[in-house]
Amino acid sequence: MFDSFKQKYDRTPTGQEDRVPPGQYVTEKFPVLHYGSVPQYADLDATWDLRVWGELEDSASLSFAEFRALPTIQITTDIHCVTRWSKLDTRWEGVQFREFLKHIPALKPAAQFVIAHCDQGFTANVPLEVLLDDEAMLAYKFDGEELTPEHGFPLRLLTPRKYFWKSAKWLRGLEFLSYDKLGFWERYGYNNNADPWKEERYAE
Ligand SMILES: Nc1nc2c(c(=O)[nH]1)N[C@H]1C(S)=C(S)[C@@H](COP(=O)(O)O)O[C@H]1N2
Ligand SMILES: [Mo]
Repeated sequence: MFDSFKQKYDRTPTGQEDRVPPGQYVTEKFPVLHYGSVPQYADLDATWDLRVWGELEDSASLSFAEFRALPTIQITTDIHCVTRWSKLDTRWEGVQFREFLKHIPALKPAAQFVIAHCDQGFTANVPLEVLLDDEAMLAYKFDGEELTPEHGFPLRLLTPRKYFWKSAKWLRGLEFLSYDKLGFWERYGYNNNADPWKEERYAE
């Protein structure tokens, strides 16, 4: 029984068990998971922007060129999907969320939570404190290449400390709130805290 389980899935590399949260298996693949269809973008300069609003001194909108001019970081991190696959040592490039905050109107003191708004209506809620992590970023490259359309081109959120559903693809807006408000999967019964190390998969 255990052998057939091992054949069905990739194996966790020996010595890396402590990097794999409970109930997860390691895969070398990069599965694609989302609700709805993959958005197509014809002319990013003309049709794409990234909006910020809510508990900020002002709302703002960055064009594609403005966003891509921001300073970038590269990180290597592990991602954990609630459907039980984990992928180790994934390489990402983009704008660290903390850095991004320096380039938009100042946060009001009341700002505590962020909703990621995506094309196609998807949303994900994340506490601001989680986005202040070293690894939280607005990512546009994976493994040295532009994100592919199915993995979120041209921009996705990346919050490696949480299950991967909070890493919202096709990001178009960030709303800052003083209170928490459930996102798409959180309303469908996923656990709002979503910590893979505590195996917080589903709401109680
Ligand atoms: N816009 C959007 N982002 C999304 C989703 C979605 O349905 N729409 N699904 C989430 C879920 S459930 C997962 S597991 C990851 C999957 O990312 P991947 O397809 O790059 O592996 O994207 C997340 N981001
Ligand atoms: Mo997911």
